[in-house]
Amino acid sequence: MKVLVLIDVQNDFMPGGALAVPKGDEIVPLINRLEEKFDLVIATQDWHPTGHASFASSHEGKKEFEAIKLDGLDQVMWPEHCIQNTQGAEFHPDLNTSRIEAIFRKGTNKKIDSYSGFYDNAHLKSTGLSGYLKEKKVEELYFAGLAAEYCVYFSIIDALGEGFKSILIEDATRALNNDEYEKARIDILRKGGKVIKSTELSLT
Ligand code: VGL
Ligand code: ZN
Repeated sequence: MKVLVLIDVQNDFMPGGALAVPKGDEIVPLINRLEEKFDLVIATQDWHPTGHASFASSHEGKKEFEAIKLDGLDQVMWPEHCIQNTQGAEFHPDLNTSRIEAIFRKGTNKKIDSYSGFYDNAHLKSTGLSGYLKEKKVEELYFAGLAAEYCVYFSIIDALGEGFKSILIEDATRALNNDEYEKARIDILRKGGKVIKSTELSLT
């Protein structure tokens, strides 16, 4: 069974949103078309409480996009984004959500950030996504969504670590920073993942 994993296709990551990914909205019509080609579609949602530790506003004197150490881990100081039950945390209004069978929320612990849909950044807590997929005997995951070098990249690295064949559909993602994405892309390939274009998708 081939599964499409949609990472954080949320308003705050779209142009005009709190943590806008340039051209992030361009992927939505493509994702809607891709959904029809998969047996199972699941999604993640960045879902932070107010005062989340990843927000610059939660730390005296820290600036947005500055990198700090938080409990020994590298942490970017983000603008406030994807706050639970706000419009910014909702999926893009044009995303077809009817085929999404399960949504895994992450970043819900105020003290720890979670880029990956599988684990928080310190690998302390699982979202249950790996167990869900393993119970369904899923072997192959196709990834799309935002942002390419953060939540999409870390989700793919964790997926590979969990033993899933992992394929990034490159035209169905956008990066905050294209140079950083290039490094992430190389690392995905080095760790055994694949990067394809949606036109190369052959689903049997
Ligand atoms: C993301 C930064 C902070 C993402 C989430 O979805 O890529 N990036 N939280
Ligand atoms: Zn976040």
